[in-house]
Amino acid sequence: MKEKRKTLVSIVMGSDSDLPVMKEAASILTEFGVSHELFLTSAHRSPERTSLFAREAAGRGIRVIIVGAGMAAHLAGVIASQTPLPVIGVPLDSSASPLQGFDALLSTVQMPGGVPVATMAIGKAGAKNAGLLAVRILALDDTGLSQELSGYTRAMAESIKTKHQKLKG
Ligand code: RP5
Repeated sequence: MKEKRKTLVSIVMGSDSDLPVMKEAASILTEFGVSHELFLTSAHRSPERTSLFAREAAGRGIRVIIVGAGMAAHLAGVIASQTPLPVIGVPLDSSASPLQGFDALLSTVQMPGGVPVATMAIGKAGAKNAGLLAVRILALDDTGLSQELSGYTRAMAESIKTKHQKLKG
């Protein structure tokens, strides 16, 4: 029988309109072979669903939660307040907002003492780094993953050298 790998990372989004950006986190996790799920819920539009998700995540075996939201982005903080798991927040530049993600950045990063949210950059770079931070956390007790991470970092450094050579012509 085929063994089903446990889902370790949950990628939560406030709206399906967040998916094009949050896919960046998912593709990093796929690259490293980390099993993950996508979960749609909103701090404001579906508060009970959000609360239930946050309270049950650790018991389901989830180790890290990545949360992307735009506008008054309270989703990461609300989830962090109801779980002991590390929560990584990605502020999004929602097309519905005229503030280009600055609203979401402040809403995500300005948590009161006692409830940490590790806040990434706005948008795609933030989503990508959220995936990488989740991998770094999981690599703390996974030697194989830790070695893959070292390989990724080395390849990134190499690619800069290659680009430099191309620039010089
Ligand atoms: C936030 O409101 C979502 O995370 C999304 O970024 C933003 C706009 O949502 P939609 O109106 O596109 O559903 O809650």
